[in-house]
Amino acid sequence: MKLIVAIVQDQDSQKLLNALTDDQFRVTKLASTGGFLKSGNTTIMVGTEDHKVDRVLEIIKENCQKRDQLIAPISPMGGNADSYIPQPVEVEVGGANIFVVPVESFGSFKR
Ligand code: 2BA
Repeated sequence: MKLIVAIVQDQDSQKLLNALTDDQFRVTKLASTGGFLKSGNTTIMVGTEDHKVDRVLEIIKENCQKRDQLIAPISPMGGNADSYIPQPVEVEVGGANIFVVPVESFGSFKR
């Protein structure tokens, strides 16, 4: 079994969630924040059998788009000098950053 952790853009998350659940995958969506841009993104977790990993990756590819994001300058005034960005910067974000992690065991407890 594998756990697929995918960090995607918020704009793609609903479509991706629908596509995964339509294909009978079990999914958890977490609100997350990127360390570099310090802005919101979405982390999707899917636990699935090894032979279904490729299908999950395919669905992620079909539903997550690469986008350019313009970062406005950040003044150091009253803030942390580490986050000082003097010029607008364009960075390419997504479509998805994916980790496929082996799962030692999985179980649900229901009482
Ligand atoms: P952020 O850390 O906010 O990064 C957003 C985008 O900024 C990145 O897009 C990349 O284009 C750029 N970027 C990040 N660090 C940079 C740096 N030190 N110098 C210049 N540009 C930089 P993506 O690579 O597509 O990443 C999108 C989000 O995926 C990241 O948001 C982060 O939340 C997550 N992520 C990416 N790689 C990761 C990793 N190895 N481990 C954990 N999270 C990761």
